[in-house]
Amino acid sequence: MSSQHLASGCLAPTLQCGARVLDLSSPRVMGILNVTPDSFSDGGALGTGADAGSAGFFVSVDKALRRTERMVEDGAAIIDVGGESTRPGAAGVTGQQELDRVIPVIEAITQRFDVIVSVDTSAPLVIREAALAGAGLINDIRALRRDGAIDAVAATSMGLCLMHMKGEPGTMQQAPVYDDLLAEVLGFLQQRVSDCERAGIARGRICLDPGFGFGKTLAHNYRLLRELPTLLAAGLPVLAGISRKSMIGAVVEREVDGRLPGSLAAAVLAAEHGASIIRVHDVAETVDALKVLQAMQSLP
Ligand code: 8Y4
Repeated sequence: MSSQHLASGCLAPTLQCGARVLDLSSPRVMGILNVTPDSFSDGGALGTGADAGSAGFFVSVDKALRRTERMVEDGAAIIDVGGESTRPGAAGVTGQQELDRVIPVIEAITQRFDVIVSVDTSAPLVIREAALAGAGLINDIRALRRDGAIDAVAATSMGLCLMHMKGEPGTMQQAPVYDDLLAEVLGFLQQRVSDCERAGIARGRICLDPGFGFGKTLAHNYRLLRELPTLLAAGLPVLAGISRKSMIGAVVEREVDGRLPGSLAAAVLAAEHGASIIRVHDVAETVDALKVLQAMQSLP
């Protein structure tokens, strides 16, 4: 983060994630681990298969562990486990299906690796079980708006990522309109922070995310990236999830497979604009790119 984006006079930034404290004095990488059968980007897709049964289930946990090992070796500070597809038109999963997919993976990872496990979920039941399984962070694209979700997080000591989304996954990209984009995104997130604080979640557990691609046009997404320092006004760490998204594809004119170079540029730009956590598919490449930024910012 460049000096003009550092809040003045504050302590080294951290994020409380259960028993751990994540050091955010330089940007950290969150690696994506999808445990949905239908992941479209192969962003960690594990392909559980319709007839996996109990034997197939162990196979998918094994694949998840191998992918996790690679991401941890490559320098990921957080592994983001997701069991619900947010792809437009994707079938909603029941709480039980989501539990069956994510809980064995969370347990397996926390038993073997010294890494913070994040869970991409909106379901109170999954939040509670994930905490028991050792997860350190809840990453909810719905910012805990489901009934009981705030209380489920408040009952734990887990960290929390509050993301802005306009609308719901199925329809959010149908011509989203904002009167004042930055004011709306920041205002929404600040309201969610105060609701969380009122429920007993300390500010030191919360990070914010503008929600790139969630109810935003291409211009909205790039304005949010350019104006990311405005979100820092809330005084909380910011997470940016841009990896391989259509805001990259639209400008480089490539399908998901060809979006790594564009995604690395976006990761560096987001970090340079103050993002503390970068959510990505390609951990090793992003860690290297961020080291170059870090060198520019810290070498004499
Ligand atoms: C290609 C690759 C095309 C990925 C689309 C996508 C975010 C998130 C997602 C985010 C936070 C995605 C769970 C969408 N995006 N969580 N989750 N922030 N906090 N799409 O931006 O990666 S899933």
